[in-house]
Amino acid sequence: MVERVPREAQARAAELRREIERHNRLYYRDDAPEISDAEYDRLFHELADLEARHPSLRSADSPTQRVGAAPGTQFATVVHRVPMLSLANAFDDADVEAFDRRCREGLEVEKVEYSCEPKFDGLAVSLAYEDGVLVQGATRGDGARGEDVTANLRTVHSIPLRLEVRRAPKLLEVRGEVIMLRRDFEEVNRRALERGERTFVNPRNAAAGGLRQLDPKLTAKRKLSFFAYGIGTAEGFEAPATHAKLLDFLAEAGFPVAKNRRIAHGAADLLAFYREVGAGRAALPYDIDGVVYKVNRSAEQERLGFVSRAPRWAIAHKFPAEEATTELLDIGVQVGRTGALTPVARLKPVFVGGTTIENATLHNEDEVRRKDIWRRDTVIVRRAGDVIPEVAGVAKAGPREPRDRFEMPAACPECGSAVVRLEDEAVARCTGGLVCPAQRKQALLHFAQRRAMDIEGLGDKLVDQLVEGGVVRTPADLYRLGIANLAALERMGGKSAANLVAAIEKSKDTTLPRFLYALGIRNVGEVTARDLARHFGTLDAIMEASAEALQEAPDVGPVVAESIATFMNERHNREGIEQLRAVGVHWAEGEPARRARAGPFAGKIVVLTGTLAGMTRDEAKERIEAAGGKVTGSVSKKTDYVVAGAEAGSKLERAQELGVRVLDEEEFLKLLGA
Ligand code: D41
Repeated sequence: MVERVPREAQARAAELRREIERHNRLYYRDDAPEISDAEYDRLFHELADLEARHPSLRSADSPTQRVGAAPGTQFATVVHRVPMLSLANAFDDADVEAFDRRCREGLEVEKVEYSCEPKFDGLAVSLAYEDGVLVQGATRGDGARGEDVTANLRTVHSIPLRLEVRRAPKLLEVRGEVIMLRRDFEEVNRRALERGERTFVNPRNAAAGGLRQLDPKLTAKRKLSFFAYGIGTAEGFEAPATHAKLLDFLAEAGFPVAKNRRIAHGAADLLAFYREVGAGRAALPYDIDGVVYKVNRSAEQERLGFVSRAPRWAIAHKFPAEEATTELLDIGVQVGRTGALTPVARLKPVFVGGTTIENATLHNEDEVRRKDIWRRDTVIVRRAGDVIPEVAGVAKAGPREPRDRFEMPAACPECGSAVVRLEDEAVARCTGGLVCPAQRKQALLHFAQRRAMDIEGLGDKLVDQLVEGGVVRTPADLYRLGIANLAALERMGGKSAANLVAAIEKSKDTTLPRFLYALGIRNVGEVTARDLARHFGTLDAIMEASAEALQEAPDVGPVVAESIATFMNERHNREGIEQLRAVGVHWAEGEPARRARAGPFAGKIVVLTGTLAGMTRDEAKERIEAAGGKVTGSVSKKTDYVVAGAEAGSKLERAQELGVRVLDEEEFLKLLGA
């Protein structure tokens, strides 16, 4: 039976499709969105609803069909009607000059006009459009035949499902490269790490893996991108006279094309383009592995023709490899400014991407395990753009004796304090926050901050000088500085030295929240410091509290409690605190806040979500605390109640999942006795 679709519905669906695809182009091709994500979602859902009501509206070019297909079992073979040629490579200036000479001689001209573009480091694909609608997408394969990955390519938002042209050609194959943006690559790897899965060595591998997923929903999650660089079979299409015009046409038809492309005349221009693109490479949002030079005029391309399977009229000029293999001599550990311990590979020096590398990061212990890297292995070293070189993986295992295995040290190599790794964290940290030389500058700057001890005039230049000159090692040393020590420093006159000494002296008279915050305990911000001070009253009470007792304070969960207990358990830190008290840092101590032991919420843990009509979140919290309860931020099995106001979100869902009792506003007020 043919479905009857009201004309308004048809018209609205067509309009929505046009609008959504236009916003797709603005977002993915032009990087210039006009509407917010929420507005986009609204349009999208309106269309999806219309199509659900009238399934015959669901055409192949509808944006809703990007993730529609069901998983397949394998890919069908696609024979490329016009083979996808390969590109010859040039590795140095002489190769480029030879290419230019061959073109000049073949065409019998003095100077050849070229179109230059970056070479995207991805996977070549061919997209077939019939009457302007995307009907098939295939990988390059061996150039003669590839795999049908249409459903997967439909999930790539920068690929238009319909050509933006006035008169659509009967058939047009658009060719280009599928890539993954660096930021999407990082996201994919971050998610893989979280789930304990293997990470990808580079964006190209991640893109290749994404394109070959049997379930298009998994491809969609990879967020692939596309750039067009040419065409294949065409029927009912008058090809532009030059490559540059062809790219302009493709851009108008809705495809992203390289922005940094240029017309060049002769070899010198080509080499200038190569150097410019090479210099700007690190700043690009994607990886490129070289540039491509193409004879610009189509008529001249035809005259030059091709040899074996590569055109004579084009060449790829490759950048030096950014990956190399070398021997991993040792694995050391570096302590960062925040106390993070990073395993570092000591390498047999190797030339990668233009420089010699001797050290490369191994990120963290989990990465070392996941990539299964041991001392004396032969490893792959990678340098991408301006990022720190990293060990991407093992090329060949070494002898792998027990001593070759990496273990995170139990004590900090800089200060000997205990090293801990908190649950939920990938990073191991030195706990000697106050005393560790690696963390000294950072710790002192934090200590002196306005919202901490508020030592006016103690900025980073001064801290650098004080620490590097060995004058100050711990915060307590600041209070032992005299005008004479200071006046000896660069750019420090007698007057400023006197001012600084006065500011340091003044900071001795402080408050417990400021002092606590100044200690730089991980996860203890100003608010937590204030809550801790209020709850415990004295520093000694906090120093003696167990992780469990610490969680009694408002908003202190297991992670924060663990950070505080770890910090206070470290002997070096306790000594640091004693020294500060000994040099005269002081504050007025208070009584611990008395938590109501009786009341309707006595001993109960409550989570607030959504908006209450009758009170603010802070008021609700205060009333729960006054009634003996404790308010925490996230729902867990330990939660007794979730108070759900209007527009409650994921916390409410979580409560329902865990079977936690949910109170609406009325029930909440009733329980409070209001
Ligand atoms: O960016 C690229 N990776 C790129 C690849 C490009 N910009 N242009 C290319 N042009 C061609 C010809 C000249 C043969 C049409 C290519 C490729 N081919 C190519 N990609 C993979 C194999 C060949």
